[in-house]
Amino acid sequence: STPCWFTESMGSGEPISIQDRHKLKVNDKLRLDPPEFTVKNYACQRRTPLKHNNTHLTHALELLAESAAFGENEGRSVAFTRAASVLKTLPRSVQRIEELRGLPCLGEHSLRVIKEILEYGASQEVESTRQSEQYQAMKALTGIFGVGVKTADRWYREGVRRPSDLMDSEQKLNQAQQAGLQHYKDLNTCVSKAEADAIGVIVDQAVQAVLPGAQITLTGGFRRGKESGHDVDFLITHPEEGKEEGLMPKVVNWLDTQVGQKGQNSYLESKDGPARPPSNMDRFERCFSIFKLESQSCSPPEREKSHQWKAVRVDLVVSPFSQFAFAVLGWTGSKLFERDLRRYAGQVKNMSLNSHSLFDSHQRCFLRATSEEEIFSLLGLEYIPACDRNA
Ligand code: DCT
Ligand code: MG
Repeated sequence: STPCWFTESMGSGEPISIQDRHKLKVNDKLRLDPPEFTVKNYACQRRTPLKHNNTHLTHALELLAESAAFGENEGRSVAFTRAASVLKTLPRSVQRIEELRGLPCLGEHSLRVIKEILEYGASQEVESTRQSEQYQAMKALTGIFGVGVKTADRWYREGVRRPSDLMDSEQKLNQAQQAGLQHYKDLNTCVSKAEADAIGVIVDQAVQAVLPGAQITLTGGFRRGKESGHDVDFLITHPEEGKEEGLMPKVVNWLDTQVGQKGQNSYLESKDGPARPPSNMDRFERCFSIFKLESQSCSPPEREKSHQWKAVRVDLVVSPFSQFAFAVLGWTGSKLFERDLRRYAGQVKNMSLNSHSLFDSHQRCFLRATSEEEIFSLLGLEYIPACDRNA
């Protein structure tokens, strides 16, 4: 592999007098100059806007992160994701690799890729990964609703390359995967903010019908200001603690029967979605679904399609009111921002944060909060608004 002169120059050396500076090699000299940018270590300590100045670099690093995730190498995947995230916070586009000195989360491999792109316009590793049969097949197969990396990898090893290969194969598909295959094209078309809002109106109708006074909040990428996303995430709660219990099946049933039977625009087609790895999130009542959105609510390109509706992934979560602030914070994302919030809480504050609560291990008690601002403050963090959590 290419030796990385840049990381080698980043180690701290002995102090050198001004008079001796002329004897130094260029690389040694670099580390004496003040850093071009300062960036905090944890994503939850910095502002990451949606629009930034280094997309040509971050897309490349994120492709490598995705490819590592396909290979079930989470450590490597997170490392590339972190490197990309640091570049997203920079106030201007990077021109020279030297400008990155002193920045956290930029490992040797990421720096090598960045340097190559800055110098030659592209990275050989990124381009060959993008073109590889395995990457393309894994991307296509994990794009099926209900299919995770493990299943996609097994299929790949059995010769499956495209979703269409599954149509007439012996492979057993569960209900969610069958629906995923059936609506493959729709579900791999981005959901617009207008479509998310249209779905919000219908979900709110359902929620009000079964539990008046319940509140729904748009979370996920749309709450961070994204104009499109792969799904629509909603969090549902009720100001009277306990009223929310058993709400999910009622909402799903209302959408299924009321809206469906009247021949209106939507219903929840599939109640069993892809299983996510067991985590503290699963304690919430949650529903992954495929929502049928009537075409007049769709964005123009979808409206011209032959069928009259578009399938959209919708993720519903119900939270007790007392946990609502933690739930909003936990479901707003981004995934890296959430990961770093939890890591920061544990490593820096000796606290344990999830989408339900904050536990102070030192005082051995749960800390209450009724807003996101309060949670940041309990963690000793400057408040970062949702639009700046696009880490
Ligand atoms: N989440 C998380 N960790 C996960 C999965 C989800 O912290 N493993 C949280 C953070 C984001 C939120 O749930 C919604 O998840 P997604 O819909 O997958 O992410 P998104 O940011 O909304 O992305 P997109 O815009 O593509 O839907
Ligand atoms: Mg989402």
